[in-house]
Amino acid sequence: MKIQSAQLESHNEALAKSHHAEYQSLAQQLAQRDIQADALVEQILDFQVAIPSWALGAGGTRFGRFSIGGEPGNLEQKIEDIGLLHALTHSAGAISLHIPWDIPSDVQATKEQAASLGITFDAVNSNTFQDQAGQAFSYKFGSLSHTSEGARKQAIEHNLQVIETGQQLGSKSITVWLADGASFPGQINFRRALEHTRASLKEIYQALPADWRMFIEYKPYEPNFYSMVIQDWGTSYHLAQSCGDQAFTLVDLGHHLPNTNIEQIVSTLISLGKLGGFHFNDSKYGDDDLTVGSIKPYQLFLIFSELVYGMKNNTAGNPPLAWMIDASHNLKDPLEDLLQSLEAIRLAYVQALLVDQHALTSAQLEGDAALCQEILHAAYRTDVRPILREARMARGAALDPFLLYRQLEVRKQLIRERGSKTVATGL
Ligand code: RM4
Ligand code: MN
Ligand code: MN
Repeated sequence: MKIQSAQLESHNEALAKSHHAEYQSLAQQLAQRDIQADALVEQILDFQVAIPSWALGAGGTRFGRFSIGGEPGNLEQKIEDIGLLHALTHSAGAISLHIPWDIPSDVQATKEQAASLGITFDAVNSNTFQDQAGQAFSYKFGSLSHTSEGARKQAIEHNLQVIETGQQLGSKSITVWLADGASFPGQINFRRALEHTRASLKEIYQALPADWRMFIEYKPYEPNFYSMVIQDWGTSYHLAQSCGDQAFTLVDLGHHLPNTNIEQIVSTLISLGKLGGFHFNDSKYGDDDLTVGSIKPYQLFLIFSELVYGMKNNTAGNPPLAWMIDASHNLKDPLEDLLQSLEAIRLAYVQALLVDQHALTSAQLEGDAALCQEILHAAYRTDVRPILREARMARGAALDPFLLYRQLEVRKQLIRERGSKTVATGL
C-alpha cells in the first residue's frame, strides 16, 4: 500500500484552518518569550529517526505472540511499511537492518525501492545472540567473548559480513549488541570474557571502512541474568576507546537499571566525544521496549535537553548522532506505535530547544534550584504539537498522521493485501 499525495492534501486541507489558528497562537506566546516559532519548525523540518527492520511486526514476550495481521512478510514489505510512516510524518526516512533477519536478496532492487520512498540505510545491526542454521559454533555460551577461538572467529566473521552488506546498501555504521555474559556466579571469568571481547571488537574495527562508525551497545542484564560482558556505559566507553576514533558508545534507553540517571550519562559521553547514537523506547522496569514517551516523557525531555546543550557546546567534537527507535509491539498495531514514538521523540526535541539556556546557567551559578526547575518546566509544559504539525505540512506530510492512518484504515488494507497470518522476521 502507498499513501497518495492527494490523500495527504485533502486531509491537510480539512485540518488546515484549526491548525493555523493554533500555530499562530503558539507563535505569539513564544514570541513573548523571545522564541521564534518558525525557527523551531526549521530545526525539526528534516529531523529523521531510523526504524529498525524488526519493529514492524508484532513483537512478543517469552510467553506468547499475538499476530496483528498484515505483518510484512519480507524486507520489501518492511520497507513499504516504513514508506507509509515516512509519507505520513516525514520523520522516518531511514531503516536500520538487522542481519541475518533481513538480508536483501537483490541489493539493487532494495536500494531502488528505498530510494523511491525517500528512505536511506542507517546503521546495520549484527546478531550473534541467536544461532543460525548450519553454523559451526553455537553462541549459547557467548560470541565475541567466547572461550572457544572458533566461536569468536565465527562471530567476528559475521560482523565483517554485516559491514559488507551495509556497504552495498550505503550504510555508514554498524551497531554491535552482545548478549554475552553469564547467568550464574562463577560461570565465566570476567576478565577473560572482557579481554576476548576487546580483542574481537578490535578485529572488527580494523575492517571498518574509513567513513564508517562502530557503535557499541551496553545492557545490564537479559538474556544473561548474573552478568553481561558489556554491562554499562563505562565498559562500552572503554571498549570504544580501545578500538579507536571511529568507535562510540550507543545508549539504548531501556538498557539501564531502574532510576538510572540517563541524562547524566548522555552529558558525560558527549563531553568525552564518544556518544554515537541512541535507541529510543520507554520502560517501567527493564528493557520493556514500550512506546517512546509512554511512561517517562519528562525523562525523555531531560535527555534531549542534555543532547541539545551537549551538541551546542560540543567541545570534544562529538559527531552527529544516529537516532533509532528500538521497540517491539505486543499490544498495539506496530505502525501506530511507531507513529506515537516518532511524535514523542520530536516533541521532546522541540521542548528541549525551548529551554532558556542562558537563564538556566545564571540560575545554576546562583545555586537557585527552584528557579532552575521553573525554567525547565516552562519549556516542558509548553504544548509544541503545532510546531510539529507545521513542519509536517511544510514537507507535504500529514497534519495528524495517527488520525489519517485510522481514516485510511491502513491496517485493514494491509491485511487485505498480505493476509492475516503473515509473521515478520525478527523478535
Ligand atoms: C537488544 C538490543 C539491540 C537490538 C536487539 C533486538 O536488546 O536493544 O539493539 O538489536 O535487542
Ligand atoms: Mn537497542
Ligand atoms: Mn533492548
